[in-house]
Amino acid sequence: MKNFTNLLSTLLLLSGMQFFAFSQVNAPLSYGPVPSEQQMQWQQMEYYAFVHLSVNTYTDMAWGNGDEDPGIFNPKDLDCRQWARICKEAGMKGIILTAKHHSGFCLWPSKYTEYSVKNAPWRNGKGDLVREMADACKEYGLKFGVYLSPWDRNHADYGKPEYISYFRNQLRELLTNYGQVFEVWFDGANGGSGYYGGANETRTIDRDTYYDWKNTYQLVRTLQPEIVIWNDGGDRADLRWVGTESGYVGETNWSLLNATGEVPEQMLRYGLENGDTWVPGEVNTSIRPEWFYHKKEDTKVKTLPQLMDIYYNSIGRNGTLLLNFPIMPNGLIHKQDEKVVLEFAQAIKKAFALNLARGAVAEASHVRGNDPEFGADKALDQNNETYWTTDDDVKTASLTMNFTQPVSFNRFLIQEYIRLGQRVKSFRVEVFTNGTWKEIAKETTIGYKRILRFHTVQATKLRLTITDSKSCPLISNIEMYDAPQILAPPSIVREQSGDVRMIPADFESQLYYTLDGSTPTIKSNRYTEPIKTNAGKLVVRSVAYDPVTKNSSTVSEEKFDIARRHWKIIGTADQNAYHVLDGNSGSQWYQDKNGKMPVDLVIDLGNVENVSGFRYLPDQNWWAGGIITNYRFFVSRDGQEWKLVDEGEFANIKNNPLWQSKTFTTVKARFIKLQALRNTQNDHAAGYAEFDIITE
Ligand code: FUL
Repeated sequence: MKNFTNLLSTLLLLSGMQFFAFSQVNAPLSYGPVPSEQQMQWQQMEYYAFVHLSVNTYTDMAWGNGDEDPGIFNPKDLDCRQWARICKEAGMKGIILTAKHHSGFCLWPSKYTEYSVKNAPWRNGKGDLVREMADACKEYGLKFGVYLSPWDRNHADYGKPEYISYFRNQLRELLTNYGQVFEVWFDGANGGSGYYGGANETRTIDRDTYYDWKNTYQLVRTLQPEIVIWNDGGDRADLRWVGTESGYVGETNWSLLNATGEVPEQMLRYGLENGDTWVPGEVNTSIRPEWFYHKKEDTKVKTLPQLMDIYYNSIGRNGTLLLNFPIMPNGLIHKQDEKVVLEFAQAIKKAFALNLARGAVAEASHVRGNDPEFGADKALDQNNETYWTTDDDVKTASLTMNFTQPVSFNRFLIQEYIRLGQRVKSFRVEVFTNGTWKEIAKETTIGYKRILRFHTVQATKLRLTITDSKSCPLISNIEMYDAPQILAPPSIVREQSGDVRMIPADFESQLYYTLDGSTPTIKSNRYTEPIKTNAGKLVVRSVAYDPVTKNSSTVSEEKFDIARRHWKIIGTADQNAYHVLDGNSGSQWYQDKNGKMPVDLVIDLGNVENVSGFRYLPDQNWWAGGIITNYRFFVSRDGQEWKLVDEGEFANIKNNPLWQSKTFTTVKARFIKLQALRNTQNDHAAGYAEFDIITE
């Protein structure tokens, strides 16, 4: 028996040695910065929600000033389980709650302030919204995150060192009493002015030093070791803002930045190829134009095609998607928001239902040490922990997929094994169709996940070529899909001449429209050229129709005020000024870049009109300057004597540079003047993409 055991162990040893002898090829070492386990877990979540609710939900403002009476906070039907159910059904993996927004009002009964739910009528002052949210997340299997605004427009000590202790005390409450928190959000906004315990003044702080982020981060990590920290100001955190709230990140998207030094906006968009720290991008955007609920936006909820674009431009570009629901004053998510987010979930499911790469046979130009463990099929095996790779010095390599039957597809999904670093600098996709190779995509970075969209192609082979990589490329996954077309409604603009133009979102559909407010169908007028209209107000509705599938898009609608045909911009000889009136949000005019604020936009309307408000759209470019934050608005009958009819701020315009509408008591005027008092970057530029008035 003893001999037999010896024989057995010798055999086992031999087979072990043999195995060892045939597996000489080592896995690649990591290259450059790599994600922490927390960042990895977070990246894999891909899609999660934001909810915004505070006192300013009840004042219809983008930001609270800090002096709102807690008595107005009464979300009578509040049900965090409704939010959690919707997010769960929408395929999201977590929810981040604005526990305290800039107003300073706390959604939990903080021990350190009276400005909280404990002095609100909601649940008779006994409520704790953070608790209800955390419980609902737990019940629905969602992760829970908190937004705690560093800027506090209520607190008397804001700007002084004492406030930092207050801020940290609150952090301690939130990160100790509510179970596991996956992400904490430190918004960088600091508009300056506020209530500040009654001081009603403007306070500025140094974003880099005031909050002593180093120690604040340390506290966070001690209390919640598995958390990721988001911060768009101060010291580099775990996650980065992508420089816009419109719902996209750059096509080139490195998950890297430098640990210290300024981060220009461009870097937020694209990351930094040779950055020394792993700081991946999170794409935050709202399902409506604004973050807080405004009834007037009930018709502005993002459409399915818009959400699909956002999906491809965030998750499809190596980012995560943080989609916000503004909570209504009654404490619920609006039914339209629910409807569209669930349609969105269905559309994603349909688009990615059948992975056509599955049956393919893959071969690669290079395989690391010719070891099957790193072979081409590892990119197709549905296992993200295995990958196709090459020897270390190979930076160009291709992988060909052969299909037994021709396949039709329009989406290509690819993932890098980022645990060992983000490496690929550029790649190309070609298909073999009708006997020749045809290039369908030439791209830059991949990262955790990249999804490409293109016109449907039919092919018997697909070739992926990594054209440049920092070190050997590691491709863990490739998928292909034939996603159904989702037609987007056309955009509608009215030029200064009064002509209405419609711009299709694609090149294949036909456009139909109405001018009487009725729903357009294929029996309505077909759009072929700009439509001449009279001077009056106008409601234009339009639809895109695909003659092949016979599908229609949703309907787009624009309401235009009186035509601007006779308007003259006065006080400047610069003809570019008329970009302000051309209906094209992509063109803009700047004045007095080097002059002195305030600068005025003065317009002669040509006739006396009943003016009851105005609308301002800042430059839409992501590098835009001259974004006006504070204004005065004047009117005049003769262009000589002016009357001030409105003044105020465009809150959150920097991050969310959308149309800003202001209304006031109707006045008769032929001349109007928009005076820029301040802009976002504190210089002397005033920029406009579009301007319009609102008439009674
Ligand atoms: C911005 C804030 O100012 C907005 O109100 C919102 O909270 C958004 C998520 O971040 O910077």
